[in-house]
Amino acid sequence: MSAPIISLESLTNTTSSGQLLTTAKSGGCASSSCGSSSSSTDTDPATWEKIKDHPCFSEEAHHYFARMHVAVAPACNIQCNYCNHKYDCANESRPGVVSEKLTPDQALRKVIAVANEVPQLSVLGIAGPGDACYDWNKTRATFERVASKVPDIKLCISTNGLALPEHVDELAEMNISHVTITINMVDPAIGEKIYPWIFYGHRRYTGMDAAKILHERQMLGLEMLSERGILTKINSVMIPGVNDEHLIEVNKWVKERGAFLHNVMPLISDPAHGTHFGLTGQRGPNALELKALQDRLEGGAKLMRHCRQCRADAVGLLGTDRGQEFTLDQIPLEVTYNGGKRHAYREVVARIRDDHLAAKNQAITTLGSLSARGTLQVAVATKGGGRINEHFGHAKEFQIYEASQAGIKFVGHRKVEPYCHGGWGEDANLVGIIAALEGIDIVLCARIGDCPKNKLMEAGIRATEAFGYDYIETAISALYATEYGDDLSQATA
Ligand code: CLF
Ligand code: SF4
Repeated sequence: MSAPIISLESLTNTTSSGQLLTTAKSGGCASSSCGSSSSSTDTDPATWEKIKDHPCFSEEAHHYFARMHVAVAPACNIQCNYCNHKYDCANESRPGVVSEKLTPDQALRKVIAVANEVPQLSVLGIAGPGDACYDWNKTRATFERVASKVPDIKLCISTNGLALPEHVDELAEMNISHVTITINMVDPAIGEKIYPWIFYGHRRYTGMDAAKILHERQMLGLEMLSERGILTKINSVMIPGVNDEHLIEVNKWVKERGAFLHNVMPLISDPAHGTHFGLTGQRGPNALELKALQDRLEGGAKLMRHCRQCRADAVGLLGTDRGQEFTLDQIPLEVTYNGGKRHAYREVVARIRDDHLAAKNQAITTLGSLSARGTLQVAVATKGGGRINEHFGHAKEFQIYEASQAGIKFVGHRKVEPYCHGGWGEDANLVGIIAALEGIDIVLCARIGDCPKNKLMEAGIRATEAFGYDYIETAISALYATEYGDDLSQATA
């Protein structure tokens, strides 16, 4: 039986009565029938239950589920050389201004409004714009309010770790299930190049003393969380020439202390942001340098490669930001929680997830049975749902996959300015897109015009809409088989 193709729109759109539309398009999906386990194949069932709807802790979940941040914690107890406190916390966000800082009561209103309207919402995170553990009273008050009014949302926190140990027990009592610590070094000599000062125990420390205290508190906090069974993710900012090689050591340390994930993010450095690194010309890594380091870290702590370095007030699927739809002036003073859309959406996702997993497994089987050798770098335009369902001209980012006989691996994303503006192609943006797609063999998208397709081809990058609305892995395995001259039907027979 051929499985139906369900676009993200059909997953997420609702009728005026609040019913989810699940109308399926018929088409060329090669996925087989359902029936396999809904658990991830490489995660134990208890852990999978914790991560299966967290878009940051599970790459698979980020195709379906969304997070929101509330900017309730502006105060910070350290200075990072990549941060200007006028901007978002670079631990969890790109350096753009937070639209509005919120009180805990305002944050609750916003969470209810978003939960009522965004069916994909599964996680509330507090990621600054300062430090959520240092600005603890506001963080705790926000979590308490949300837990009492929207009990079916996961709670998540991000911190620099300095004030973490004193709050670990409260985090556990409040059922905060996921914690991120930004750890950029385990050697204070490197730390002093990243942190000019910290504020700890009513005192300001600088240089090696500051870095040593920060390091010890980060390790202690991580160990305490692991002892309590709270899932931890370590964020590290990759700063070329400062800590890039050193992150291999960081990866070992955090793995030994029970970290679930390690997320290596590129330094964002721009003089316009007014940061020390921006003003002194410290560059960030390019996409290939980041990938090369991530590849070297394979085999250590499990890697996250799908981080979007979101704002401290981001709303929506990773890679999109619907925050401007939910500013306080658009939210009624009295708003009552109604989880109808989210619950209906979850039922739909549960149904199609097995189908997606079966398609992935089939794709992996296909690749494994080929005699071909070689690697294919594929850029995918997607709006979510695990499908190739975005037009080339509308894409704000491309998800990058690496296919080889060993399987299909998500290896990152590349942000771009969309080619299409008001129905017209923007040549200047196409130049930027081609540069961003350096090293890519082929682009998969739902639609593409002849002009951008030809320009890409001139740059040595092929593009096709032939797999539009297919599952990503299904398309890539068919493509790989074609590329390397194997007959797909024979290979999978
Ligand atoms: Fe927010 Fe962070 Fe929780 Fe996610 S973000 S507090 S773990 S809910 Fe996610 Fe955004 Fe990357 Fe952070 S993509 S910056 S990893
Ligand atoms: Fe900025 Fe966050 Fe570092 Fe504080 S912890 S200085 S807010 S990046």
